[in-house]
Parts: sequence; C-alpha cells; structure tokens
Amino acid sequence: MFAAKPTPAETGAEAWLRYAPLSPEQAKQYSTLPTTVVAFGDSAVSISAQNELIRGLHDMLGRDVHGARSLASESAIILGTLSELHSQNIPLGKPPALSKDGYWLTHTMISRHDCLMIAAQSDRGVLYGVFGLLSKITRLQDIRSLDQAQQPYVPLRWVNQWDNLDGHIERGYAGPSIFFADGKVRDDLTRAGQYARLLASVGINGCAVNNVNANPNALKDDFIPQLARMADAFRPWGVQLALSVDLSSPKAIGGLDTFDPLDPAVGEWWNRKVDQIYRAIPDFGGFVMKADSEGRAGPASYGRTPADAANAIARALAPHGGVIFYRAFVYDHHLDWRNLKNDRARAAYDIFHPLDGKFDDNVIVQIKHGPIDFQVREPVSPLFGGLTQTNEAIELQITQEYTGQQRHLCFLAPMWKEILDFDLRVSDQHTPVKEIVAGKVFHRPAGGFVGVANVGMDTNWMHHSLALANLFAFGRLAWNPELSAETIVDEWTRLTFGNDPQVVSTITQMQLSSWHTYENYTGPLGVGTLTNIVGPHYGPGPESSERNGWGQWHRADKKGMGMDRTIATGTGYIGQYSPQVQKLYEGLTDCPDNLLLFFHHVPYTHELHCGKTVIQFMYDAHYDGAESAHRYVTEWEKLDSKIDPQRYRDVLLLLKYQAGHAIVWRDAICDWLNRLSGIADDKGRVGHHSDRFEAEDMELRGYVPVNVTPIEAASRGKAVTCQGAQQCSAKFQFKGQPGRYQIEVQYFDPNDGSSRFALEVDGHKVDEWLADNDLPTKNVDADSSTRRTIPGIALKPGAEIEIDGTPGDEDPAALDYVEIHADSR
Ligand code: GCV
Repeated sequence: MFAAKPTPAETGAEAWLRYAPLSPEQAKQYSTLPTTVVAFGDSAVSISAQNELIRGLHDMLGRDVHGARSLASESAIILGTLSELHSQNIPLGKPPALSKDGYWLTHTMISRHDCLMIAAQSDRGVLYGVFGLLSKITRLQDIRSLDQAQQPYVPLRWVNQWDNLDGHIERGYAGPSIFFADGKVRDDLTRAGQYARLLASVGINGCAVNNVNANPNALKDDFIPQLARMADAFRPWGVQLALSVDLSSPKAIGGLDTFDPLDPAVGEWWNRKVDQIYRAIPDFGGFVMKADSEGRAGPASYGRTPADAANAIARALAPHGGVIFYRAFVYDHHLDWRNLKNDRARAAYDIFHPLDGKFDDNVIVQIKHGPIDFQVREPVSPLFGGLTQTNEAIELQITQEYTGQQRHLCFLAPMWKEILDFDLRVSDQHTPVKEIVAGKVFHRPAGGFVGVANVGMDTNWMHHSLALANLFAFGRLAWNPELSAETIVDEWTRLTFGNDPQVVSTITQMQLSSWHTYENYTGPLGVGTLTNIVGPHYGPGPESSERNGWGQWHRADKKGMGMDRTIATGTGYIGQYSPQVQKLYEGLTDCPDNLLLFFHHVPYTHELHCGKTVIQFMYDAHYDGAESAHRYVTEWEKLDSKIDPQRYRDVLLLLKYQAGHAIVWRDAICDWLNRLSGIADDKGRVGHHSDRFEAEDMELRGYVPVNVTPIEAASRGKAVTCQGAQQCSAKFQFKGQPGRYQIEVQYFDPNDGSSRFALEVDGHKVDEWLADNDLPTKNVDADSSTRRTIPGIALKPGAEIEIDGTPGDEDPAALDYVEIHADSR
C-alpha cells in the first residue's frame, strides 16, 4: 500500500521538499490531475510557482508535466492572482476574501474542462498555494473536490540569522554561513536561494541575514551591492531581505562624531543610507536592531530611549514601506547578584512598558518569548501584555542554543504552542499571546513572528535531520498558530520521511515527547537550563549561573532553590502580569509545578502538587529524562530499512550520542544537588553506580589522574589523561557472572584534535573509534564527555578489560569510567 522502498542515498538537502516518487498505487488517485500548468503572471515569483509545481508533480507522479502561459482547450492547473484571472476572464464564482499572502485552492470549469485553480491576491500567495497543493499530494490527501482558502495569521513572518560577516554564525550549529565568508557576501549564493525556497514553502516572507550583534560594515557603500545580490537570490521566492544594524553606524562608518538618534545630522545620515539601500534593493524589508544590550551601543549613551532610537531609523524607512524590528532584549548584565531584589527578568517590561505609544507605526518591538533567554522552560514575557499601543512581534529561537544545539533532539513546537496560547488576561479579557502579536487584540497596524534560525552550510541545513522540524514548525505556526504540534509534526514527518505508518508514528512520538525529555534532564520545575551559562550553553554547569552579573540565577543553596519573584517577598516580577496571572503565580497553592522554581525559592523538602518533594522530583526527572533519551535509540533502530541509509545512520549516531550525554547531564545535576542538599535519593541511585569502574582506579600505563572542573563534570570529579606519551592504557578485571554484556566507555572528546581509542578484552581488540566529534569545548569537561556503547561482549569472571588511548594534537584521549551492563538484546 505504501511506497515499497525509500529513496536511496538521501542527504537531507531537500529537507521537507523532497517530492519523493509515489508508488503507482498511491499515484493512482492523482491520475486525473491535469499535466499542464498555466501561469498568467510573469514575475520572478510567478515563474518560481509554476516551475515548482511542474517539478513537484513530475517528481512525485512520474508524469510529463509542462508549463504554459495561456489556456488551451484542455484541463489545466491554473495559477494567477485574482486580477490576472479576472483579466483572462476565468470564471471565479465568488472568491473568498483573501489577505495579501492568502491563497485559494479550488476547481473551476472552463469550456467544460475541469481545471484546478490556485488563486491569490499576490504572486507570493500563488507561490504559497503551490506549496500547499504539493504538500497535500506528498501526504496523499484527496484533492478531488478541493475548495480551500488559507490566510496567514500575521503579516510579518521573518527569520533572523545570526551570521557574522566572517562566515561564523553566533549560536549556529550547522556549519558556516550560507551568506557570508571572509567579510564579504559569498560569490556563490546557490544555498541562499535554496534556503529562500524552503522558507517560502512554509510562508516565511522576510529574512534578516546578519547577526543582531551587527557589524557596522554591513552598511558600508561597497557592501550594499553585495546585499543586492542576496536580495536577487531571495526575490524569486518572495522573501524580503532585511538587515541587522548597529545604532552607532553613523559614527562607526559614517564619519560623524555622534550617533545620538535625536541629532539631525544622524537622522540625515540614516535617511541617506536607507535611500541608498532602496535604490539597490527596491523590495528591501527593513532593519532589526539590538541596542543597549550585552555590550552593544545604544541610545542610553546619549540619555535617549529605545523609542527615540527606533523612530529615528523608522522615519528613514517609512517612505519606502520598510519596518524596523527593535529588540526588547535589553538588560544590564552587570547586576549585583547579592541583591535579592535584582532581577534580569524584569528588565524588558521595566524599560519598554513606559514607552508604550511612543513608537512609530513602522516600528515593531521584537520580544523574546520569555523574560530571560530561551531557557528550556520560561513563563511568557509579561511585556506582551504591557504594550497596548505598540506593534509587537514574538521572537522564538529555532536554533537550539539552550536546548541541545542540534545534537540533542528537542522539538520546540509544543513549547511554542504553550507560549502562544497563554492567556495574559489583559484588562480581564481573553488575550492570548498569539492574538496580541498578530495585532488583533489592540488593533495594531503591524505584528509578527520572528524565528532565529541559523541554518548553515551543513548539507541538511541544521546538522540534525530531525531538528528541521523546528524550522518547519516555526513557519507553520507563524502562518497558523491554531495548528496543533501533533498536526505540524505529522505533516513534517510525512513530507520528510514518507507516509509509512510506523515511520510516521515513531518519529512523531519521539518529536512530541522530546522537549519534555530534554527539560527533564536539563532543567525541570522552571529552574532554567542548568547549563554552563558563561561557556557554550551546552552541557551541565549549574554553578555557572551564580555569583555573576548575568542574572540567570537559580539561587540554589544548602536548603533550597529557585528565584523569589513574588510581589510579597521577592523581586516583584510577578507584578508585571495582569491580576489574574499574578494570582496564578504568586502563591504556592496555585503556581504550577513546572514553573515553581522560576517564581519561588523553596526548600528541597517542599512538597509539589504531584506529591513529590522538590529534591526527589529533581532526581526522578533526571533519571526519567535519561531513560527516555535512551529509548529514542531503540525506537529509531526499529525504522532501519524504512528510512534511506544516510539519514538513518546520521540520526542514529546523534541519538546514541544524546543518550550518552543525557547520562552526563543526569549525573552532573543529581550529584551536584545531592552534594548541596545532603538529601539522599529515595531510590538509592544518585551517587551509587555499582556497574561503574572509575578510570582513576584502573591499572594505568601512561595515563595520569586529573581533577576535572567543575567537579560534577566527571564521575567523582576525576578523569585520566594521556599527556606526553604516544599511547596510554587503563586496565581492570571483570568480576561479574559469565554472560553477554554491553560495555559503555565514558571518554572525553574535546575539539582540539582527534584522539583514538581501542577496547580489548583478554588481549583481543573488540572495538576502536576516533574521538573526532565537533563538540563546543577544548576542555575535558561535561561539554566534551561522550559515551561509546559496545554491545554483545561475552565476559567471564577475571576477564581483562583494557582501554588504549592515543592522543591527537591537544586532545589527551581522556577517560572517565567504564560501565558494564547485561546485554538483554
Ligand atoms: C546574538 C543570548 C545569546 C547571544 C545572543 C543574544 C541575543 O545572550 O547567548 O548569543 O546574541 O542572546 O539574543 O541578542
């Protein structure tokens, strides 16, 4: 019934636009589909729409599909804007009301021929309709009596890329920039065009191409023609080019001695610069601005406000129809951590709420979804409810900075849905976030969704094939936030991996549970991601949040943990919400468990609504999370032969890596909490690893024990490293019962070279591997800690197990421990 064989050798480059051939049986239901695609428009976007439909139908149905510019006496698929269709006298009946990017898929009879029609207000809408139709066919939907209109929920659906001009991407995890290299726009922009196609397929209509920590050089005269080439690559897909800009540009590159936004010379400079950009790129989208944040220049240098800065630039953009997204991510990162009333979470509201009504109509305040910074769980930013006379956009992070950096599976749509659906109860009315940012609640002229995407040169765009579901989901939610996470991931899976029921149900279940899994082992109860916040934001590093000015405090001490943000005794942050939301969070009785530690400082023995104590919940969550991550491997393995070999293997490797790293997380956080609180795990797991052989206790040749910092980054805080020797070994005797075992070697894979390991049992080599993963550290620590699993090893009591490590460059082939478990398979 389903396509017998998946397409061989897929790389993931086509993402969800694979158009894999349908089986003859599947294709049968589309046998009456016309094979002529008539497009009346001649814009670049109309031509893309026509070509895309021809390509998709041809590839999926294996039929000869061709394009035409006018109707002949035959059935056809007709593409056109309503005005083009009118002028061709196409019978339209009563078209639905369509907004700018909306489309209508329907049938019409022309000279007794049944024609399928994709109609829209704009050529971009036609293109979106084409993708909509192709998606239905890929998912084997019945299109015989199609009559459906679709409208985007918000007008501005943008992605931001944090690409630096040198080609490095800040918080990018999939290779270098597809746009820039060596301070210039790349000569070959093929990938930029392909990216625009992907974006268009989910309705994204703008892309700011450079880092919000913007390099002023992007506005230099000689850079603008380069940007124009990028706009050319985007244009056929209806994606507007936009740019992040630095407020100090008039001074940094403009020859002025000030960048005071209220200085007339500065205003003039922006006017001239913007005019110059629009001469080169007439459909330029606008700017994104990060100012007075994390060391960026800002209006505060001149005693001016964000509204002064945003409006000065907005006025230069307005005559051209451009917009500026001004980011509300403004906070002091030198807060005094000793002052219990200080709270970074308050910053956006404290700064922007008083400015409500002071921003021009082409300014959109871009607000991160939570008040801190894309932690694994945060409440909704109260600022969404605090700006009733200002355009707002929600900023969601597609790139998994704090959620596993595309090495861990973490599908974010369930989290985004909770945020978008959250009812802020402004003026005691139903005011969900999605309606506020769409401009519907406060009747604003503009509003939007912004996703920080950070795709890179990796063939499959995001490194982890399953991570692309986040980019897809962002686009789908920006188009229609009423869609459920289940619907979105079902669509994505069918488009990406085909319609086999086992593949669809396995992948959708993995994706849907993955956020909770990740939350469980990295930061449950709303404590924030307990990662190394002063390092790469990746592995566990719970102490790094404390005793510094960054304000990502969890305030864990001997007795308890959590930030007191109450109105009564804490920082007062809760007071930034409406009274009904305040009531939800202020008291321990109502505050949901999953955000408890975000809002309250409680003793470890505090009993949660679920009946567990905080400390036991923490232990259990970490063990549950690590187990779930482990199950993803076995679930995925069941799909072998149902997924093309390359994507199957690549994902399997990542899931195995994740399962190992989840254990690193579990042990680091549980050990740390156990040490801090002195409270034992009811289930006796924490600190007791009876199957574990510590490397420092083995018989060492060449290897030297070292202390690892922080202590929780390695088992018992120690590892062994091979320095100054060609090869080292660590040996121990197995003392268990005879049987088949799985050997787990916990080693470190820092990114300063590639070491090699070999495992021998009684002198026979049973495995060898290279430690050459690209992990975000040069150090022997929790970011580099990695697990190698060697199944099916027969062991007898007294068997000698030896690990040989060969350093490579600066990588000292460091080992943490070995675990031996019965192999049940
Ligand atoms: C682009 C966090 C990230 C930074 C990022 C910043 C922002 O602090 O760690 O890399 O900078 O957010 O959103 O501006």
